[in-house]
Parts: sequence; structure tokens; C-alpha cells
Amino acid sequence: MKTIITISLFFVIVSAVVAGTSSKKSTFTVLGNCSMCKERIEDALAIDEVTSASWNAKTKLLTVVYAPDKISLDSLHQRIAAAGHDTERFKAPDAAYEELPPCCRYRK
Ligand SMILES: [Cu+2]
Repeated sequence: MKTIITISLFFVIVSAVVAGTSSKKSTFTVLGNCSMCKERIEDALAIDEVTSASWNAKTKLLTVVYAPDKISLDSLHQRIAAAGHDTERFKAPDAAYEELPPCCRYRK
């Protein structure tokens, strides 16, 4: 009986810990050109709510691991757009785009 209580208590604690640190992985397209873009895009997601962010200049794909209970996926898209890079959901404001160095301008 004592063992059963101990085991169930263990599972309650484990599930509480897992729930508290829930993270989600998302991959989506972000427009950009070079390694400077990579730095800018990843810097835009250098926040506590994001565990990791990695953008590939060749595939234009960004993979991000974040805490969905703390920040929405839309907010992540918006942060990137505000830095000057179009995402699948949000277009960068013209003012932000104009601030990009010439080598980073991806709109033809
Ligand atoms: Cu660039």
C-alpha cells in the first residue's frame, strides 16, 4: 500500500514538472538571404520564452522551440516581421524592411 502511494505520488510530481516546462516545436518559412539575416532572425527570438531558434539560409526554414503557454506562435512571427523579415503569417513593415542592408533585401 505504501509502495502504491509512493509510486502514484512520483507520477503526480513528474507530470507537474513536465506540464510546467511544456515546449512546442514549429518550423516555418522566413524570407532572407545571408548569414546576417540568420543572425537578425535568430536575435529577434532571443527571449526567455524561446528555447532555441535556428534559421537556414538555403531552405529559408526556421525551426523554433518555444513555450506555448507563455507566448503565442503569432507573437513569434510578429517579432521576426518587426525585424524586417517576412514570415508565412506576417509581412515585415516597409519601414523595417528599408532598414535592412542591401545584401539582406530579399524582395525583388
Ligand atoms: Cu542578410
